[in-house]
Amino acid sequence: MASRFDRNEELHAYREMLLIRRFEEKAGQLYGMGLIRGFCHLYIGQEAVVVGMQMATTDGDQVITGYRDHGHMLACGMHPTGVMAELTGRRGGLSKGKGGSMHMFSKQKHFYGGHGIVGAQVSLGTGIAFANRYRENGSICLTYFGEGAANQGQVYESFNMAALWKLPIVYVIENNRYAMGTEASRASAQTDFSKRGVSFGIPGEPVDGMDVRAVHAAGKSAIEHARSGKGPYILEMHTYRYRGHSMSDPAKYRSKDEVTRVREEQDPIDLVRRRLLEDWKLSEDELKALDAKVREIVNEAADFATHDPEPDPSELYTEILL
Ligand SMILES: Cc1ncc(C[n+]2csc(CCOP(=O)(O)OP(=O)(O)O)c2C)c(N)n1
Ligand SMILES: [Mg+2]
Repeated sequence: MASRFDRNEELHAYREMLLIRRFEEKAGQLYGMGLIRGFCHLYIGQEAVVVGMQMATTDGDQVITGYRDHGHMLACGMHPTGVMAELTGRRGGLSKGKGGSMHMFSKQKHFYGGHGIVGAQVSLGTGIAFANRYRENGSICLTYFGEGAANQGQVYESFNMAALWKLPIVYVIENNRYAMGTEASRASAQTDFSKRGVSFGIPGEPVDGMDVRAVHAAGKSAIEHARSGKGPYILEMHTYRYRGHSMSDPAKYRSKDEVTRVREEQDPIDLVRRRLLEDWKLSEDELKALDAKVREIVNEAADFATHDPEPDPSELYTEILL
């Protein structure tokens, strides 16, 4: 069930998804050149989830997720240059080049990380929702996690409290079919993740996470449910990651054909591109101009992120809790 987008919404969704795709492709290149080090988890393929959900929020709603977080930050409006420079460990990065991929936050944009411990963000997000309730600020917290993380114990402790106290939270399970190299059915007794809240009375539904309009429609009603005081809601997004789990991934757990098939038949950006051309009668030239603009933003971010100096050694001793 996909809500109809007007022309501007369709264009907005397209631009946002394309920005994430191009940003992630560039991050992959910089990683290959040795300019980004450590872990780096790309979001390519999953763009419709975060973009559709973000379009369903209102200002003040918070976002928290795991390590596959670059797309979430961009969708929250954090500047691509600040994110990229953080990935390369430069002074102008969002955490002054001292944090990297999994340590970026923005109070202003209501983004609370980027957590490396699988499932940890679920308890933290539930805490944010508790604070919303306590402060009566009308905000809801979008808490994203993977289908692998859905098997962690703290997820269910959080579900219990969220349901008990009717917290304003939407749990978004990004089911991209794999947890590192393990296919969901090999590790999960219940693979219908939308049902994971049943014993707590938390409603849930599966969503076509490759269609930004379907995500948006489901997101709108789940958010309304949570904001109106009815408590938590679970959305299971059926999505797919095109790249490896992180940058070094032997990819023995799936065939190249499978990846190619999803890319060709279900790509979330191609879908919206077709709608723009066919339903909204945009010309190829208009789309090319938009693509060029997105590339320019990403190139500027990469340029800054490769030329900005590294943090001064004295920074080693700042922002440290003793
Ligand atoms: C508590 C904990 N256990 C194990 C790991 C190692 N690990 C990192 S990502 C990951 C898989 C998580 O898969 P999923 O939740 O499906 O998210 P995806 O990577 O598919 O986005 C694992 C096991 C970890 N970081 N933290
Ligand atoms: Mg997964």
